[in-house]
Amino acid sequence: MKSRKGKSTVGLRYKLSLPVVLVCCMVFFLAGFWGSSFISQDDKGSSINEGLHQQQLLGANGGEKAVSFEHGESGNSEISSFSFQVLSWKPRAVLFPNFASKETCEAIIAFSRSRLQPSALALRKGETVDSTKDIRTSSGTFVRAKEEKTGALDWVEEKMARATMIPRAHGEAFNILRYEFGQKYNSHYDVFDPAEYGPQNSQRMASFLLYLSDVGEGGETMFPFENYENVNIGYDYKECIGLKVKPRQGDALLFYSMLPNGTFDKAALHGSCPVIKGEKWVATKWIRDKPVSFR
Ligand SMILES: O=C(O)CCC(=O)C(=O)O
Repeated sequence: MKSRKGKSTVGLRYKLSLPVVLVCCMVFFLAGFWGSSFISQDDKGSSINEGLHQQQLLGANGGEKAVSFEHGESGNSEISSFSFQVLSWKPRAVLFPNFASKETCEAIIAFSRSRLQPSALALRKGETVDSTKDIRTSSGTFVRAKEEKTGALDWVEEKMARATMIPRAHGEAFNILRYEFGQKYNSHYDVFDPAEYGPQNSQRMASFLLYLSDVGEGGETMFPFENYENVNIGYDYKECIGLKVKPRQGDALLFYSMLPNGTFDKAALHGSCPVIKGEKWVATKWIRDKPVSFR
C-alpha cells in the first residue's frame, strides 16, 4: 500500500509539475527578454541625449566643417563659428576668446594713438568736469568703423553684430581707450537713468569690449555687483572687487546692461581696475536699444 500510494503521488506530481515548469520558464524567459530590451532602449535613449548635448556644446556640426543651411535668395550663406565662455548670468556677460587677431588689434591702436584725448564723462545734474575728474582717468578717442582705412574696425564691427545679433546700426562709434599706469574707471552703469540724467531717446543696452593689448598687471574689467552681491555693503565705487576679467589681446567681452524685460540690470555695474604694470588698450562699443542717428 505504502509503495503504491507513494508511486501514484510521484506520478501525479510529475504530471502536474511539467506544464507548470514549462509555463514558468516561458514567463521568466519573456520577462527577461522584455526587461533587457527595455533597459537597453533606456540606455540608447540616454546615450542619444548625451550625444546631442555634446554636439550642441561643440557646435551644430560637432566640430566638423559645417554645410550651409538652405538660405533662400535673400538669406546669408556664410557660416560663422565663435568660441564663447559664459562668464556670468547676473549680469549676462560672455567672453569671446581670440575674437580678433594681433594684427587687427595693432592696426586699431596704430590708427588711434595720435588722436587720444582725456576721456570724458556724461555728467549728472549738478556735476562738473572738475568734480568728476578722478572717476575716469584714461585717454580715448571716438572712431567710426569706416574712418580706419585698413578695414580692421569695419571687420570687428561686422563680427560684433553677428555675435550679438544686434544690427550694426545700433552701435555708437567705437571708443578706443588707453589706460596707463594707475589709470582706471570707477564703477558705473552704461545706461543713463532718466532720474539722474534727464529724458533719454534710447539706452545703452549692451557693451562690447575688444581688448587690444595684454596688460602686465591690473586693468581688469570688474563687475562688483555680480550675482547681486555687495549691493548693500556701502560699496565704494573705486574698489576693485567682484568678477574681474583680465584683458588679453584679441579677446572680446560682451555684457548686457538691460534685462530681457527691458529694465536696467543692477548687476551690470562695472569699471576698470587701475593698471599696475604695462598699458591697457580697449575698443568699446556701446550698443543701443534703438538705431543710433549720431554714429
Ligand atoms: O575699460 C574697461 O575695462 C571698461 C570700460 C568701461 O567701463 C566703459 O567704457 O564704459
